[in-house]
Amino acid sequence: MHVSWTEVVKECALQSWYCGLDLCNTFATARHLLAQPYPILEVVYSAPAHTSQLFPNVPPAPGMSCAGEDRSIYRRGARRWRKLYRVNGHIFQAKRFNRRAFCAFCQDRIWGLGRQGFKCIQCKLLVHKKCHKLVQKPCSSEHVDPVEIKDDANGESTLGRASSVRSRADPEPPLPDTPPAPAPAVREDLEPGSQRQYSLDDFELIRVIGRGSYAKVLMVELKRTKRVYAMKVIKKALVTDDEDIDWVQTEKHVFETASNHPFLVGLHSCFQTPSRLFFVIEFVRGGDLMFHMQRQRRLPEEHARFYAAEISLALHFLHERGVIYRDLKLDNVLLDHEGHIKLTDYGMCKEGVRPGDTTSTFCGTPNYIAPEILRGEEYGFSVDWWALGVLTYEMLAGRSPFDIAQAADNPDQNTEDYLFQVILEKTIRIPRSLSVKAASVLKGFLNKSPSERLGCGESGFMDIVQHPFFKSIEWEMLEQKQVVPPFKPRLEGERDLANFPPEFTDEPVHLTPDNDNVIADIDQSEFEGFEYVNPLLMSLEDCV
Ligand code: C58
Repeated sequence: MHVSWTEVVKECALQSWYCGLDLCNTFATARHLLAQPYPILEVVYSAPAHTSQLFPNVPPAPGMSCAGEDRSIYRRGARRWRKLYRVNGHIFQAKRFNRRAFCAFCQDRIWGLGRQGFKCIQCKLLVHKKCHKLVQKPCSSEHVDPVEIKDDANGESTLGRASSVRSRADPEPPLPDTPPAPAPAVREDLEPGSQRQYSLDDFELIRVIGRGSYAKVLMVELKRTKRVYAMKVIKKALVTDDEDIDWVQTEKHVFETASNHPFLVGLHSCFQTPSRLFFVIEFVRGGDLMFHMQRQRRLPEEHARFYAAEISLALHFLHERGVIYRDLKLDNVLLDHEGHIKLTDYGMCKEGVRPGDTTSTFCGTPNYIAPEILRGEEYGFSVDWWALGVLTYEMLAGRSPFDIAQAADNPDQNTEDYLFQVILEKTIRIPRSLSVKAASVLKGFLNKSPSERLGCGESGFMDIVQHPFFKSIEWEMLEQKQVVPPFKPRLEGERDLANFPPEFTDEPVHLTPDNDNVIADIDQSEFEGFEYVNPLLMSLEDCV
């Protein structure tokens, strides 16, 4: 089954609405798609075209912009592409159902964990993965009565692991035989054992500190305790348009896992309004590595080694728990008040990956995407070690390994396509100023073949630990936060804004009022059970 040019272009055009992307860039991606008959990859999130240059100039004084510098090009969002399967007019997407679902082909229950079923993104037909090619009923997208779809969806009921909070505090009730009534948008009843739920009224919004393709991040204060938190806000309309709530669930699961590690941000609570989802995150005060790199130009090897080692421990922790992080970049490496790192943003994570398992979603931030993803191959944890190579190169060299000289002047070399071609083909040149050991670790991580890459062999993480570049690292001490960081962010008081990126200073902090028409299109039952309160952080708060 072949996808025609018009079909691919139409899908890309529809998707580009998300963030006002210029279509030229999307068309370039469409060209790739045409080479793949079945399944197709679809662009889901996109961002403007950019250069891959990190530090083009020397600013007049530390902290000031360089001549002609547009700071917005530095911070780029990650993207997620998805695979779609076309059969009989249906466009199926693999999905994990968190409610009871039945296959429209064989009528059996769609069981199991993981992406066990397919759902047509147009007519919402649900089928087993194994049955999707056999579906004879054509897609009825044009004549579908939306109420009918909703009824269908409500016929599915909550599976055991629908919400990690529920399964912990309160085992799932037995599955009813008849479809339950739609759940209220926001749960009013509290889980037994959980102290309380939070709402937007509990927080004062202080300012915008970050923005991605599908989320806005605010600095907020919990009024009751005056503690500061980061709050990630996601519009439900973006999630439901994607027809895939998996990544919201995944983000929550990863947050729960991460709460136990010193180098990963933890979750305080989750709540929702009719239009939005909120993740309240522990606040990390020292800014991110992108911000510090913009002031330092490049880091002394000792500093880069320390950050790379702490990041390695964080990645290894996630990998051991079956999670591929998939979005390592300077913006996502935060520094705490002492100078230890913490990774943030689990929105791109892939969970449930066992050693040797692979996945194939095309996603990440262009400059950090591993060659195996670009080649459309199945991949595993290797993509995180590649990204660590790119990031370590940036710290040591002060520029991206894929920085193309004069690219900014030549429009042909300023496209994402060109960047991808460079990642796939160009031999990476390591500045002669770097030490032999640094050059060796970079070559190790930036090996285009995942099977030969540092960290990806039989002995995996041990190869990193034993690499000569990391010889001076005492790994156990490091993981206990017993090693003094090489740099302490300058902070005066809890709310010091000195380390925050200046891009967002003028941005209004309020959230736009809910639009009834938008809310009417949201199936609130998709978000049932999203509310969460971290019991550990709560008891901390009670101590105050
Ligand atoms: C920082 N790059 S999740 C701003 N952006 C973010 N900061 C934090 N989490 C996230 N303590 C982001 C973004 C996410 C997804 C969309 C893109 C932006 C965060 C979490 C916890 C602080 C920040 C830069 C920064 C760091 C620290 C303070 C202010 C700004």
